[in-house]
Amino acid sequence: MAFAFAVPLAAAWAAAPTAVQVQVVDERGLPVRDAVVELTPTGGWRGAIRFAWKPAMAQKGVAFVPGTLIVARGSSVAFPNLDTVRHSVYSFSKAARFEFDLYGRDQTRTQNFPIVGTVALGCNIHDQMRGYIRVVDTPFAGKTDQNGLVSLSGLTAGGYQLTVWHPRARTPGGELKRVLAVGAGASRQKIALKLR
Ligand SMILES: [Cu+2]
Repeated sequence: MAFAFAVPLAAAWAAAPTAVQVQVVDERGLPVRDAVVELTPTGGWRGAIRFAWKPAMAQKGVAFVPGTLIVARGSSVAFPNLDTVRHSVYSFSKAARFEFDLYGRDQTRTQNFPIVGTVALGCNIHDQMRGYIRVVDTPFAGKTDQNGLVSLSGLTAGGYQLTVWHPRARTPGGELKRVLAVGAGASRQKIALKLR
């Protein structure tokens, strides 16, 4: 009798959402922080995409905060200036070309991002200011922490494209792509990036 129950249970587990933990390291095996890890289902994602964080890139302490932001394709991103000095924001990236003229404290600007890819941000006044927006087409995306780790959950078993991006990655577009088969149960992946 016990054997008869095994088949439906196994089928239920296979359909249950699972999680993939990815660790990104450099050539020496040291953790890489703020790498963006994306899992896109083969055949694309058609559902809604919501992230736990706000689609906002502030200017604070003469820096873009957060330095790397992930947003869903079609998102409008706010660029509030929280500094006492004025900033401009520009991007010459293929995924989005725009420029905001200088604006001051507690003012904000908004830009929509309809094209998937990387948007590199700068400020005309402060050359050291660098910021990045990854525009993605999947809800399964996140940034690595100080241990190089990110966990993506809610995945169903199947084929995915794993994309790892970092601004200093020595690959075309700073991206590394792999095909990944996600099975039932949690799994771990370790990705080594060559950094500049
Ligand atoms: Cu500035």
